[in-house]
Amino acid sequence: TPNKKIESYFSSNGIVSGKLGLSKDEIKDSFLEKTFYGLGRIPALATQNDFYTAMAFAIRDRVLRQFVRSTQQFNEKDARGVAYLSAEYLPGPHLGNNLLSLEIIKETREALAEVNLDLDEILDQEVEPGLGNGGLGRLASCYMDAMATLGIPSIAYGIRYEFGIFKQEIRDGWQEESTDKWLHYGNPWEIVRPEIAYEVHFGGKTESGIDEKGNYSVAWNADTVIKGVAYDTPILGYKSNGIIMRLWKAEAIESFDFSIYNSGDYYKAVEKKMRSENLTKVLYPNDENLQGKELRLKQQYFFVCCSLKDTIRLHLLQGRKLDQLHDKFTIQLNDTHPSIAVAELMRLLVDEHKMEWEKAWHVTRHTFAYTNHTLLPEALEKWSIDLFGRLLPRHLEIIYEINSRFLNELRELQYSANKIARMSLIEESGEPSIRMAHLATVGSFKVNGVSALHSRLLKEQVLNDFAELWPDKFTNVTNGISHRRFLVVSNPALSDLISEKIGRDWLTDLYKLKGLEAFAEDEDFQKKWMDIKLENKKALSKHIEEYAGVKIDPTMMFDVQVKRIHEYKRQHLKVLHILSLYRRIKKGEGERISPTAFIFAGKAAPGYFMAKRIIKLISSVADLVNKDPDVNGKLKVVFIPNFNVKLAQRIYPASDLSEQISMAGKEASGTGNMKFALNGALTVGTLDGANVEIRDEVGKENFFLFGLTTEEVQQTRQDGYRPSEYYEQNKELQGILDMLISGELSNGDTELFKPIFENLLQQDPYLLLKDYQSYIDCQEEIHEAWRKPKEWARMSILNVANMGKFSSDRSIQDYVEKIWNLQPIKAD
Ligand code: GL2
Repeated sequence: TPNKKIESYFSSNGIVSGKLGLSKDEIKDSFLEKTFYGLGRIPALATQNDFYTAMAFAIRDRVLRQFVRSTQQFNEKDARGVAYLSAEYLPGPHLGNNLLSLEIIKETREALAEVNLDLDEILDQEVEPGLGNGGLGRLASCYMDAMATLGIPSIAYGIRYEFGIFKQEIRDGWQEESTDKWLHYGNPWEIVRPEIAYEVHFGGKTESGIDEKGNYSVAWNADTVIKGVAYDTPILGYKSNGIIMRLWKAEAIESFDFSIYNSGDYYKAVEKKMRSENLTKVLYPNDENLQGKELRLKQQYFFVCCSLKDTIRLHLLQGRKLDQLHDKFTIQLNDTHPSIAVAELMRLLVDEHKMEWEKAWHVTRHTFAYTNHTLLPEALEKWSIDLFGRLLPRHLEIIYEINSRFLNELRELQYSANKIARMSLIEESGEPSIRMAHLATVGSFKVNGVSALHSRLLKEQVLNDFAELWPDKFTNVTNGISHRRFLVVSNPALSDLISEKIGRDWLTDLYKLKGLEAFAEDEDFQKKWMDIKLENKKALSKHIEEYAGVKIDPTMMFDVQVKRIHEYKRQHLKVLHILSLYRRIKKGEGERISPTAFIFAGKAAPGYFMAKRIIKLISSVADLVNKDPDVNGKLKVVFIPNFNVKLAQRIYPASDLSEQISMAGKEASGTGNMKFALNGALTVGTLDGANVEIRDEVGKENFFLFGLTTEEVQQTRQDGYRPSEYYEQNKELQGILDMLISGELSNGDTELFKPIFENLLQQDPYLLLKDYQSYIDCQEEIHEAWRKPKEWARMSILNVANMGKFSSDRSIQDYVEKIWNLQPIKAD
């Protein structure tokens, strides 16, 4: 029963109707109150971290108010909404973004200054939640920012990993990993909801029989039960709604080990408890590579089960019927990681809620939508039947049943046995396994790729048979990024300059940046533009000197490649380019080289041999180049350790050249490419992923293109590619590759980089040698362009002016129109 007194207090005293922001004095009062009453700190002992925490609590109050308000409005309107299921999120630091959303950055800075504190130092205290590997996790967080801003009734579900993506250190040129203790100092943004908790079952057996009503039914007698508890983090949109990121933490259920307690074996009981809690201990640090580990499947099922039970609870709470679930919710699957949801929803509807199969299947297929994020075969999730059946016996039966009905449909369409085997949810060749992408596709009403090219390749190749069967099911939503985080918050000087010229409407309508085109030729504006870039480069240089020990002249061209280390992304192609410049300088032929700092950052999966070797190679090249007196500071190479959102926010604003050089057909979209261009870097790139659309938007004369197209890549393969031919014919390339095994880079060790050398000469799966010359030629063009600063500034401005399409607001708008079919409700 609702408490009317509290409700009326809530709406009458301004909590509901009050203004969004705070005045300087209110911020100061609230901050001081949280410092002393919230944390119980005496002034003499308070640390910078205490001040950060107090500020976070002060701001969280306001953020929560927006959340409560939004939720009330969604409920009143009985709105149709989205549940976003993602195994990964990379929200980045919350405080700065929340200050922007409340439009109180300036007031907060002033309030802190009055008590002799510096906002930037306080912001720097925040440890970010590294609950994802890379682009996919960050995309989910950009989408939350946009969903909140646009007023999409939504909730985002995921896993509260106790240890996020590992911390990377570089020691003697090698990557070393240590655990990411992001919760060490506490987490002021989250609220635990012990009463929102669900049981999740694993293992055991199923038993079929006839229930009390005489119906056929199946019981799943699991042998393990774990509890998932909700931890909520409010995400505030810009001057708008608050939505919740609800992350599940695994705990032991209380009654769970009674028998052991009673038998007096306390330690055994505790051990069981610890085992339960292991489930959400750590994020698997593999980007785009399935390892097939049991714990990973457990994590996936665990969070899916809790999230679906919670979605159903929210649905029923509104007094709705379960067979209308699809009318009120779309459940968006962020890649195949949560795709077990298709079987779990069927289990919940059929076994627990006693819905008949056909009806349940109708609801299921109209509830889910699936986003595919990769075409890489090693990333397409498959689970061995054996492992799956041991962990989730009931789900295996359900998947068999879905498959058998689906294959019958195909037989009725007279499909060949071959084609049916290709489309089956079960792969029979080799170790029998479940194809999760097929399960997601069959169980969803829409399937989308993440860039125009990727969505086309998805339809033409990986899911071709399905696209022929259900052409309307397939669509594209090109990725987008939060321009508020990646420009307004992280590059305030450039944002202010932009706003001075075109006003501030671009904060909610990025297409408004188009207005900058009118100033692209304005020399005064160009100068201001490039001065800001220089200041940002100075700030990054300071960071680099501190964390990588390399001094960089900020007037050099900053040529940057930051992203996960992966062979398909071709960091080693960049290395070949650097070595080509080095050799030219050594031969006295370096006059057309513009002074350049090559900046790398990114993590390698701990078990990925080649990626780790590539990091060592970069460090070795850095040692050689940075110390050689003949180079005389004309080239600098640096690997900045521990790339994360926070570091990214420093790097993009300071970059001149953005390296997007993956082999065409491999990078589904890329989102770093958008963040660089939004901050005025020019792109050198292949026709891969969203590069294609970026080039279309900014104009081909403002983009440095090189390399094979996807079709040419395929043709090259068909024709029988022999990389050694390129080695033999291109003497410069030969000289560079020989350096890898000469010992020159490795104190005489000729073995260290042999695996890279041999891989390139014998297989070269990502066609570095084939694309090499085109890349080198393109770089010459770039170095020439850099020598014409006004030209460069003009291109830089035009890039920013044409980034409108790449806001995550546009992407979410596309999801709303093409997939979700719902009405936004903005908090007023
Ligand atoms: C990725 C793609 O590799 C990347 O190109 C894309 O931009 C993001 C977001 O759609 O998704 N797929 C994937 O598995 N990871 C990605 O970053 N980890």
